[in-house]
Amino acid sequence: MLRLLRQLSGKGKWDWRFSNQIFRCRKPQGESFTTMDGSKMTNEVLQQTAVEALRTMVLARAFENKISAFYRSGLGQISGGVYLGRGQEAFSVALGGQLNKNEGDIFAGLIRDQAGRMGFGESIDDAARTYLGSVKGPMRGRDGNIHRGRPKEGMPAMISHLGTSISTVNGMLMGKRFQGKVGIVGGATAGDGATSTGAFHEGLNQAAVEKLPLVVGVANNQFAYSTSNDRQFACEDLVDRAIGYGVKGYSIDGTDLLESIKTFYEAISRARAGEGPQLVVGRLLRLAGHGEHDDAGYVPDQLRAGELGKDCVVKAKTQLLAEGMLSQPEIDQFEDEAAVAVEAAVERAQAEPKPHPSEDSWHALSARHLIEGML
Ligand SMILES: Cc1ncc(C[n+]2csc(CCOP(=O)(O)OP(=O)(O)O)c2C)c(N)n1
Ligand SMILES: [Mg+2]
Repeated sequence: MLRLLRQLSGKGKWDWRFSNQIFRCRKPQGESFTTMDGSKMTNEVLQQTAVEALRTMVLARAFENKISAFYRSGLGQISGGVYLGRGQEAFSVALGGQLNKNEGDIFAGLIRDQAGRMGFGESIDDAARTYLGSVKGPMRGRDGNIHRGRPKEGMPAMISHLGTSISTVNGMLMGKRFQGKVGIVGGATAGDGATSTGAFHEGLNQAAVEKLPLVVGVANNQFAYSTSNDRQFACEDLVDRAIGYGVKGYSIDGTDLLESIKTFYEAISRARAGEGPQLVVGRLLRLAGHGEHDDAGYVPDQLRAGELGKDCVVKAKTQLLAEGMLSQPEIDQFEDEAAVAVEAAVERAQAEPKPHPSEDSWHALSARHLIEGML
C-alpha cells in the first residue's frame, strides 16, 4: 500500500489525504478524462478509482460484519434492525465513490449502500454512532440504523428504501439549479422492488422532464424481501423502462467492480454534461437476508451457486490482481487497516453517551442542527 502511495504521489498526480483512518485520494483538478461522447476514462484513472473502491468495499464489509455480529450476539448493543449491503458493495461504491462531495454533488444512499456512503465520504464514526446509539451521531442516537444523513454535506437521510430518494435528490438538484449552481450531479439508489412504487415512477419522470443531472443506480438483487423478479415486473430487463422515461439506460453485471466503475463514470459524465438523468441497472444478489433477522431461505441454491452469487469483494480482489492494479500484500494491508478502523470506531461510539430517555425532547427528527453545521 505504502509503495503504491509513493508510486502514485511520486508522479505528482494524486493528492492523498489522511482522514478518518483512511487515505482518500482525489481526482486531479483541472484535468478532463471525458472523451467527446463522455464514455472513456484513462487507465490511470480507472486504476486509481478501482484501488480506492476496493479499499472502501473492504472497510464497508468489515464494518457491516462487526455490526451483524453485535446484532446476532443478542447482547443488546444494537437496538434497531441491521440491514447489510453484502454482495452489493461494488455497484454501490462505483456510484457513491465517483461523485464529488467537495464540489457539491449529492449521494442518497439506502440500506445496501454502506460502501457507497463511505465512498462518497461518510465517516465510519457516523455509521458506528448511529448503529450504536451515540448522541454524537448525526441522528443523535435516535435512529436505530440507516436513516442517517448530513444534508448540508450532500447526504440526505433516507425516508424509505422504497424509491423516495429520487424525489429528494430531485428537490436538492432543483434547489441548486435555482441558486445558479452548475455542474453538480445527484446520485440516488433503488432496489428492484422500489422500481414498482409510485414514488420511483414520479421521481424519475420528473427528473426526465426537468432534465436533471441525476444518476439512478438500481441494484437488482433479484428479490424485494422475498418477492422475486418474476412477481415484481413483466419487462425483460428493468433497463427497458429507461426508454419509457426518455432517459439513458445501462444494464450491467453489478458484481463486476471494473464494469460498474466504467459505467457509472460514463453516466456521471453525461449527467454532468447536461444530458439529463441516467438509469444504471446492476444485476447482483444480496448475500445476506433482507435484514439480519431474515435467513433468506427463499433464495434458490441454484441462484446462490451461479454467477450472480459470486462475492463482489472476492471478485474485485481477483480482478485487480489479474490486471496488475495492486498486489496481494496491498490487499492484506487494506484488510488490516479496515479491522483497526472498525474496532476504533466501535470503541469510540460505545464510550459515548446515549440519548437521555427523560431529559431529551425526543422530537422525531430535527435536521436543523445538521443544516446549521452544529455537529
Ligand atoms: C413505503 C414502504 N413500503 C414497504 C416498506 C418495507 N420494505 C422495506 S425494504 C422492502 C423491500 C425492498 O426491496 P427492493 O427495492 O428490491 O430493495 P432490497 O431490499 O432488495 O435492496 C420493503 C417491502 C417500506 N420501508 N416502505
Ligand atoms: Mg431487491
